[in-house]
Amino acid sequence: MFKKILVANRGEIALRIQRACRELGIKAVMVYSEADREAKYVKLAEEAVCIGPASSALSYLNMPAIISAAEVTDAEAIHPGYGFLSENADFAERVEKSGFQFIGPTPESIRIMGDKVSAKQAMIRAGVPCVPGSEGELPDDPAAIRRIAKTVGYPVIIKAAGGGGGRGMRVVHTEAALINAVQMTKAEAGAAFGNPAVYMEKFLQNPRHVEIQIIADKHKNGVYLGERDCSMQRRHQKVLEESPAPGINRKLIERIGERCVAACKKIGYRGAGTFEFLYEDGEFYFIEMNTRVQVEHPVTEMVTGVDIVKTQIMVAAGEKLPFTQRDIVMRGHAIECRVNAEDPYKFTPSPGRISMWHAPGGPGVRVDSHVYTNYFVPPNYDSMIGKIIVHGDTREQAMARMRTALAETVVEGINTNIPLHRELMVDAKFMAGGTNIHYLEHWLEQHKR
Ligand code: MV4
Repeated sequence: MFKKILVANRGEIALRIQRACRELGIKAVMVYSEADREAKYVKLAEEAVCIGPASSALSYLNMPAIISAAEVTDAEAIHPGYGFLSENADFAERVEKSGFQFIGPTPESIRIMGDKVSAKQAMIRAGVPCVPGSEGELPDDPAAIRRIAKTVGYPVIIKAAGGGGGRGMRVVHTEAALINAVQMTKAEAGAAFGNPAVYMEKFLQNPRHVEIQIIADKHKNGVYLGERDCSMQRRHQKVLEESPAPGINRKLIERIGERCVAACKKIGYRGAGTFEFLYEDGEFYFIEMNTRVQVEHPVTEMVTGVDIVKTQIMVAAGEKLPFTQRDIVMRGHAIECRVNAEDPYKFTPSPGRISMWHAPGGPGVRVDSHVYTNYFVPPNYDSMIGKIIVHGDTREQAMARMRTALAETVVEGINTNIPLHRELMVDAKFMAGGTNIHYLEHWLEQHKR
């Protein structure tokens, strides 16, 4: 096992990784920008290195600064967390070339999944169900593009191979609009991602976003850790997540989960990963794979009892997975509310000093947050300041626990989205379960104030 790991991230996930290291008896080196000097995990750190000014480009995205910090502290491995450099294949490569273990998949796996066309082709070959569409990149010939769209059937969606997470896509409803839309998307993709390649899919009108968590070791063992429903989102930002996904046939989830694990074996995937699916009319359609630990990993930890971050570190160190698929039992229901420093209905960021922070507690309540009373939320980064996660025997109990937890939570000095969460937890449609990816945006439109 590693003796020392460098944590190349900030915020709640930096604290989460630091906690996993403590539990494993590993020393954690924290890196921080000048704006994050006061963060809790820096204060708690045995060792911390300033890697640059507030600007992410000069600190958390600064590869030489991070690798140098690992060198001077004698760390053996680097955990990238989520966001920042976590899905940057070049970073993973530079980490390994510098003699450190990257806590995540190989650079090759990251590269395959980063290109959405090659990711989809890998999944088709591995038997993971995908959204019907073009076989690979769209050709240049307009007549050929029109033929593909006719076969797929309108509406179609044009997506950039270099995109993902909602960037670089365009819905097309008619043949008249097709060629112009393809050209526009290609031009934008070339400018934004340095790759003009685009592909086409049937546009699903009212899907849910359901994702499967997997984890694999370096010895060809892999398991799926059930699913998460992440449909409650606004502008591709998830607001709350839950596991299991309400109302989906367990046998179907098992079949899809097994396909995901088989795909991991086929491509030699190792580490934690997430297969993102759209779920509509009882069917799963793969869209993208995330090659990192995700913000919403705690709901899976709560229902499976697996410590995903700890397991990521163990498998990166070359250990075998300490469990098999038969050991994985989903128990009860978990919900996570992301707490953001923002106006709850206008969504404008609300950085500043937190004059009072009181976290909730009690049975089945978990809070992953790096903030505290008198902490200053810097304006330079993502607005998420923490997550409230609850577990219950049933979805009803989890919702009741979340209502209590949200009622107990006190954040003063800045605005947060907690009032929105309080309303959603008593919303009849959310409570019934199974709302789709458009629900929150429609709800906000109707609850305008
Ligand atoms: C789609 C889709 C409908 N049909 N693909 C958006 C993010 C990216 N990961 C994929 N996205 C979508 N792909 C087809 N064929 C609808 C979306 C989509 C979406 C997906 C997941 C969560 C939220 C979303 C919000 C808008 C659109």
